[in-house]
Amino acid sequence: MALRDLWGKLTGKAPAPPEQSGVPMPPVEMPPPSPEPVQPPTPPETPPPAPEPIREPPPPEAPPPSFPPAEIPQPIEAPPAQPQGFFGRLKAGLARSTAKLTDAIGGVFTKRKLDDAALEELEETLIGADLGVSAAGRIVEGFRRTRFGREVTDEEVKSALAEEIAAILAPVAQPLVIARARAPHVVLVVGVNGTGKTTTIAKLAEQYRAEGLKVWMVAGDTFRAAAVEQLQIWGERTGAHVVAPAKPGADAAGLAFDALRDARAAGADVLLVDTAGRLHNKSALMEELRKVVRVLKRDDATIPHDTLLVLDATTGQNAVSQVRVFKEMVDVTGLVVTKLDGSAKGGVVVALAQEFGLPVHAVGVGEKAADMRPFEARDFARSLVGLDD
Ligand SMILES: Nc1nc2c(ncn2[C@@H]2O[C@H](COP(=O)(O)OP(=O)(O)O)[C@@H](O)[C@H]2O)c(=O)[nH]1
Ligand SMILES: [Mg+2]
Repeated sequence: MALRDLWGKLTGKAPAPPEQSGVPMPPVEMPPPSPEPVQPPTPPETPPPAPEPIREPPPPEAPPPSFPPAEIPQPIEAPPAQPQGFFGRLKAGLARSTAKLTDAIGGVFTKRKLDDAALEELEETLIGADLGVSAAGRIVEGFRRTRFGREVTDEEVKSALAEEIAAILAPVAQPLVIARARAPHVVLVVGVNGTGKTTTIAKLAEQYRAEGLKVWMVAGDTFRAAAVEQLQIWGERTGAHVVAPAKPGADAAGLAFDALRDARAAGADVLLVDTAGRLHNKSALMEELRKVVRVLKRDDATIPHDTLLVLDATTGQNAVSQVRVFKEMVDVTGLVVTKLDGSAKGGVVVALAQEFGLPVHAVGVGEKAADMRPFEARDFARSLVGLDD
């Protein structure tokens, strides 16, 4: 890895054995065979392109609390265990990405002339921190234009870097706006299993309920009984109404269609549709998601009003491949990036913004319903490079 080499060079220590380069896609990892009933293969509407290497996110490093996460009662005087506020939480989560960047910047740029070699090292550092080749190139070009040949300190580099990164992120930092007049505004939520779809739906429900909206949710991941139950528990916690299938394996499209009619009749403002994410059977998943969309459009061609792709930040560059794959399946209109509180490879958000320009509506910073925040370009950029607010 470039960063390790760089670190070795700077500290005089032998470089660690190369792990894997940050640039190429991770190898394909086949998920374990699924116990799901075999579905008859349905020909996709377009010929599937060459398979992309996609893997489902790794299990969390620490075992997750319980399923779904139990609210742990806190003694009244207990000191807060986690940094308070969005910025603190995000910063703690981004610590790994931040450490990578700041160590390298500190080593390379302390009172150093910003010449070709320094810029090349900066570019490698950014790629190693998951920002992607394209964004790294763009940032370095910005440095070359404005600061080439100057002697710079690491603090100057950090704040300039934060500005360049914020410029890439600002256009995509867009909240998800619910139009009440649509009653219901339909949001389809898609993504690979384990990325945080169901939890994100709960978080959205919590937010919209707090804004006084009437929220309905559809348990469209119908094959997994646990997934349906998980959404039902979130419904109880957030006060949102849950539409669940009568039996496991029920047709997700039919369920969503009925839920839409009922939600409209009940005067719901928002309908959040959960979906399956079994990417190891890509053509079956594509068919299922497209059918949900097609059937909803029979009611109203503008539905779904939003299609959110949920990405797990800890998967790093794999998130980029996931966007490509899901864009083939459905018309993705925006992203939610989860698990930025964990050992996140937060730099990938910059790669996503640069490559796709899709709105990043919100970020997940924990497992509770309250752990979602709007995406703020400047805050994110500054915490990524290790600057205080
Ligand atoms: N730390 C952390 N965990 C999360 C976040 N979002 C989801 N999770 C956890 O990730 C796991 C998978 O989430 P789930 O919503 O079931 O994913 P789905 O399969 O896409 O529906 C669960 O253990 C969640 O509690 C987040 O923002 N931060
Ligand atoms: Mg789920």
